[in-house]
Amino acid sequence: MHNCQGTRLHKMWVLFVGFFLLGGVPLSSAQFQQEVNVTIEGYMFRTTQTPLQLNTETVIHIKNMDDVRHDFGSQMFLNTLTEVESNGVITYGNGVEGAYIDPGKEVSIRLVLDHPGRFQFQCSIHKDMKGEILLLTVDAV
Ligand SMILES: [Cu+2]
Repeated sequence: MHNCQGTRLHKMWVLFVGFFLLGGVPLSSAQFQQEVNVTIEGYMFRTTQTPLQLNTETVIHIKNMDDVRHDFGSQMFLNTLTEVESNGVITYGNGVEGAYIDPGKEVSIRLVLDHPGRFQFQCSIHKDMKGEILLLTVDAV
């Protein structure tokens, strides 16, 4: 009788621990980040992206291969908390307009997009430099 009770308690403890172990899985997949790579070369944006999901941390890496300074600006950052990492310095805010990228340098912009659409970006220095990131409604798996 007493022994049986002990086994049941032990089982409950295993379930309890198992719950936390399994509970960690969705948490770490929430930290999954999707990436967009943008290369600037010859005064043009070249974008490489996979299908993007909503409400998922998205990192846009922008590399400037030109020997002039460019800018990566977009309306998509305006009402979203956005983190910009440039030359080892991270700035974070709501209402970021964009980031300047010096020749040969790289900038990473991190944000979570919560509505689908075509998100246009441009260089404010060279007005005809434009590109877009496409965010489709893809149900989270
Ligand atoms: Cu430019």
